[in-house]
Amino acid sequence: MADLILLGITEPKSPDDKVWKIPYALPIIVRQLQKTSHSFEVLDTHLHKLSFPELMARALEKKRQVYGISAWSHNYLQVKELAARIRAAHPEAVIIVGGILSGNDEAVLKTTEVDIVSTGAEGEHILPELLDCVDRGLQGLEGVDGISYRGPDGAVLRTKKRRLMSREDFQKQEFPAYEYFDEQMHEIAANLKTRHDVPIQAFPLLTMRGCPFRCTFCGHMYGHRILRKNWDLFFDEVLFLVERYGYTGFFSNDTNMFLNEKDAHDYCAEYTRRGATFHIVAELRLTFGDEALFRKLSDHGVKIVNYGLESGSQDILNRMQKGTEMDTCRRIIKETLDADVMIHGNFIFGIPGENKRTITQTRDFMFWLERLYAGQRRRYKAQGRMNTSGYGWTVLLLSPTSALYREALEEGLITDEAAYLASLCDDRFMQLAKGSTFKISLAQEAGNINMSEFSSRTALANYVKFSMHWVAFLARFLETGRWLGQPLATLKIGWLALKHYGLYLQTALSDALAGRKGYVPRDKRPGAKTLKEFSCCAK
Ligand code: B12
Ligand code: SF4
Repeated sequence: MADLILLGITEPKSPDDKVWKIPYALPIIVRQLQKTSHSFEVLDTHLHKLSFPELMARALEKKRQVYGISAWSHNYLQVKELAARIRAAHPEAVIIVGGILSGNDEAVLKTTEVDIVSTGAEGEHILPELLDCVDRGLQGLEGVDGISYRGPDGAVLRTKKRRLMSREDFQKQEFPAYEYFDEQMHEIAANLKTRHDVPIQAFPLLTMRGCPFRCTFCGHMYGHRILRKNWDLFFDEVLFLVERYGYTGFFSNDTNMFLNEKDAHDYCAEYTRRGATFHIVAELRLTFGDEALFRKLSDHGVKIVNYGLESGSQDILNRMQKGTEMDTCRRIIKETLDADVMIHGNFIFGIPGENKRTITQTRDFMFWLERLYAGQRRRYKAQGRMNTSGYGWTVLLLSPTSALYREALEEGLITDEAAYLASLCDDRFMQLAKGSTFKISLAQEAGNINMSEFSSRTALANYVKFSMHWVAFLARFLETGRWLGQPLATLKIGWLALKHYGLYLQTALSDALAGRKGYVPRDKRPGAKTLKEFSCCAK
């Protein structure tokens, strides 16, 4: 029987010392560990309100046979430090890492004290097999599919790719072990009830794995597969959460809650059949839906939809293989808002082909969106209802398994993966982004790789910040009360727009003097035009 401590560091301790979310890897893994004879304990920065140094100290208090760490890319330096401390304190311990950081297995194994990286998407099945190997004195690692480890001569060895669960097997998966985290789940429920600044007091929910689409900037461990529960099983889980913890709302982190119209109608039918009353934020793609469907969804609890807006430029949408058309996007967005459903969304800047022209198109689109949002806000205000329609933005953060990460390696933009990972790990990037209660500034500020046509990542970032402030400044004049009520805030936003434009000019000049140029690669889609052809004819 192996003795494991599972350490979660993906979600940091909340600055307000409260628990708000559950890192899903943990309850999913715990559910399977419970079926084994191995003993285990879980320690997590967010769930147990521990700073990273506190977590390290607690983890080292007692000698364990196995230390399992769950980590994302920007946790690389933490993993390195934690593994070094574990090795120094308990030299015999086996150190295993899983989570999306495993996309950089070679860098992790070559530059840290980690012994084994779990590279398969379903660590809940890999970890028990690894613990069995530990029981046998680490015999049989080569038979565990979906791992990398250091061989006796220090070389990185990879086992066979792990087969993913079948759709049928996924239907049979039990709920994540929510009850193991009962105390935290109840605390989240109590904390959510204090949020009177949000239209839905939403528990972050995840029931699905993977995504079938192929956006080039997006990396996750399932490749292009998707595993999702049938609606009756989905409702079993959600209604269990409602009953046990008293949640009234959910924020679905499932990458595409409905895949098509029929799927949405089936959801509504089940919602009615089960007598559900909860409200939910749903992530959707801008490829289907009309006003009638959104009204129906709203009547069935879907009060906010979260769209991957990404860009206002069709060229960029094509380049990122988003599979959406600007005309359709505009129609669906308008009909969503007409149906009184609120919209959240995100823009991503800096993918190959991004330049001033494409960002100007995105700015125009944002301003169009702002006009519609202003109209919806007025309608809500007249009815005394809270409205939070809006959008956020990020700059491309290269992430393993994504097509662009691979391209960056192939084109020599990333030559040292460990150094790249380290560049994401600054404490500054872990702070909440301005105006956000959930998003950290990582994907706005971190990284040093430029894949846009701007002369550098700094030039791109300054131009993006100018654009975002400029749109926000103009948007305030769409609603009289907004700029009149807050003239100083409005002026400050205008000033920030000017400041970042100035900074952009300054960076562009110094880049030009230093001979720095943007990234103008081949467009790698089959039959695609070169970028030169694009910019000459796309006026
Ligand atoms: C939900 C989600 C969020 C939610 C989390 C909400 C919550 N926890 O309640 C929110 C919105 C808060 C969020 C925020 C961010 N996210 Co996010 N998020 C996701 C998402 C959609 C799902 C993550 C998840 O829970 N997956 C399900 C679990 C079960 O999978 P898993 O974590 O991979 O764990 C499995 C295996 O990896 C393995 N495993 C995991 N740990 C361990 C440990 C051991 C020992 C072993 C053996 C195995 C193992 O087994 C697990 C079970 O199968 C992913 C995309 C995706 N589809 O995966 C992005 C993703 C993880 N997020 C990402 C990013 C960039 C962010 C942000 C930085 C965005 C921002 N600008 O703020 C922040 C970071 C927040 C933070 N941690 O500080 C990136 C990470 C990129 C990277 N390379 O690290 C992803 C991959 C999205 C993407 N494609 O770009 N996110
Ligand atoms: S961005 Fe969304 S739709 Fe595109 S691949 Fe990622 S999860 Fe899927």
